[in-house]
Amino acid sequence: MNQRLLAGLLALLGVGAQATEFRSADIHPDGYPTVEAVKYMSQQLSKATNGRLSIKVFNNAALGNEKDTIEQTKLGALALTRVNIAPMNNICGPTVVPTMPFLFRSKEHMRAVLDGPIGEEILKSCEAQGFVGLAYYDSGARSLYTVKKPVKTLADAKGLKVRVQQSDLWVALLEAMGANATPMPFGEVYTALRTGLVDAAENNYPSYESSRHFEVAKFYSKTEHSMAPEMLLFSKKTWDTLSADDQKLIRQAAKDSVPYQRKLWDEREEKSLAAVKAAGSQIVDVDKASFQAAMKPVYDKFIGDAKLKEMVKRIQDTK
Ligand code: GTR
Repeated sequence: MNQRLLAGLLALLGVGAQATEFRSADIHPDGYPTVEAVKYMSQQLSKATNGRLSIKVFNNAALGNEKDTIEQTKLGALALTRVNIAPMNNICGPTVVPTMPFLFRSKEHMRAVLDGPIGEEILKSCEAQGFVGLAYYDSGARSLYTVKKPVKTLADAKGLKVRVQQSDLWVALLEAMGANATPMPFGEVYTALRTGLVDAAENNYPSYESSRHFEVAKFYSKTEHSMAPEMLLFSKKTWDTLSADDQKLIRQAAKDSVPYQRKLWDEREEKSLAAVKAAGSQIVDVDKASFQAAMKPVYDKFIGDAKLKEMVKRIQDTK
C-alpha cells in the first residue's frame, strides 16, 4: 500500500500522526487576495496530507501588526505570516531590492523576476534571520493619495506628511520626493489621515479601498512608485521540527497558491478601482518622470553594495 494512503487510513482511524493546524497571520480582512490565497494553500495542503496538515488564517491583524507577527514568526510562536516585503527590509538586506522605486517595468516583469532565480535567492537570504520564504504574492503598484489637494508633479509632494511602512528604505524614498515620512502600522493610517496627523499615504487600489482610506483621502495620484510584493514566511524554528517530506508538501502548496492569488489580485484591482471611483475618488495622472528622476539618492544609499548592484542589473536585464 502506498505510504500516503496508509497514513490517510490511519489518520481516518485516529491512529498515528496527529493533525497539525499551523497558525498564519494577515492584517487584511476575509476576501482580500492574500488572505484567500493562504486559505487556498491550506486546502491544498490538507488534501495532500489527508487532513493531517492545514493552516488557520488569523486575519484583520488579530495577532498584531506586521512587525509584531514577523517577530512572533521568528520566535516560532506563529508558524506563518503573510506580510508586505517592506517590514522585512530592515531585517533581511536583499529584500530591499524588489522594493526599490521604479524598478519593475510592468506586472509581467515583476512576476518573471520573482518567479525566477533572483526571487528564489532573496527568499533564501531570509533563512539566516529565521524565516523560510515560501512565496511572493502580488501587491500591484503603490501610489500616493492625499487629503487636501492632488499631487501632480514632484513639487506637489514637497513638505507633505506621508505615512510610510516601517522600513528605513520607505522613509528615504518619501524623503527623496521631498516629503516628510512618518512610519506607522497600517491599522493606524485611517485615523492619522482623518485627524490630520498625516496629509497622505500610499498604497495599491485594493488596500486604498479595503481600508476605506479613500473616504478621507480622495486624491489618488498615479505615481506607481514601487511594486513591493507581498511575502509568505514560515518560521524557521517550526520548519526545522518538520520532516523533509512535510517541508516539501508545504512548499508545493505555497507555490500552488501563487497563480490563485494572482488571479484574485487582478480581479480585485479592477473592482477596487471601480469602487473608489464610484465613491468619488479622483484618479490623478502625474508627471512620473519627475518622481523617477528624484530616486537616485535612494539607490545610492540602499544599493551601494556590489552584490545588490549586480542584482538590480540582473533585474533590469530580465525580459
Ligand atoms: C498593503 C500590504 C500590507 C501592508 C500595507 C501597508 O498593500 O498588503 O501587507 O504592507 O500595504 O501599507 O502597511
